[in-house]
Amino acid sequence: MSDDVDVPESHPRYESLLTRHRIEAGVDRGITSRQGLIAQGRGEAYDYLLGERTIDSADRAARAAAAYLLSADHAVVSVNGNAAALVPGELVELSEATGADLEVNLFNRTEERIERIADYLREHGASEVKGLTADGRIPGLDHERAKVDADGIGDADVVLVPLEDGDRAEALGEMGTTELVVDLNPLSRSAQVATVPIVDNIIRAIPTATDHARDLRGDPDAQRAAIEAFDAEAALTDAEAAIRGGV
Ligand code: PTJ
Repeated sequence: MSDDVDVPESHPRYESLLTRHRIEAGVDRGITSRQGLIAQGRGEAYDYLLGERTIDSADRAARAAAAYLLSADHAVVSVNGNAAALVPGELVELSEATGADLEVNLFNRTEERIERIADYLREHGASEVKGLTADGRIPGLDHERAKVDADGIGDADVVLVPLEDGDRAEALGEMGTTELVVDLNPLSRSAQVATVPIVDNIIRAIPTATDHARDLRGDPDAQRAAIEAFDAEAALTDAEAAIRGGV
């Protein structure tokens, strides 16, 4: 990871400080909501307890997620204000490696922030960004946070939702969508309802999933094997044990 922030690479918490800087810069740019600062702090605490590393079960989850994205009829990677600030180029690479659409989809939705995030993703190489039409809805949710593109998340059979609010994760799951979640908290409702919970920091999880996608591309047998080898419940138990200091 590199950025234009003045943090010495020798600092023991270099990655963490850089991540904070990116979220701060996201707020300044009008991409990330102020609540995003709080969400980041929560995630950081879990990452600290996990040892700021990708545990084996999270690596298997990223592989299964890549396999689901590759074998979907219509896969969508949902992008919120935190994800856009932290891994814009990496999300574009994942969508290119898997053929998934990118859709800006916000919990605290404003048209201005949607447009800024779409522009930011285009600056990082995205050719098409969905989320601006918002002509569909997630059933069972009220208000602005229910809005999606009818030909995007509204039509998808597989959706990757990083750092999602639990309520929306549950409602998306009830649409019958296969839900892939990135969340550092294995106890969060989003992680608990996901078909594939990736308990890892998004700054590591997205590049890891892209590496697996490049490896699995064009090999349906290997994709099936990655999906079959993954056990969501066992992965959550393993992550909880790692946080408690067991693994
Ligand atoms: O941009 P918007 O309006 O869509 O809002 C985005 C946030 C993240 C603010 C919104 O969805 C929200 O409030 O989410 P929550 O309910 O705070 O949940 C965020 C989850 O992501 C928490 O369980 C955190 O532990 C987790 N998390 C935070 N930072 C990271 C993370 N997981 C992985 N990597 C991170 N860097």
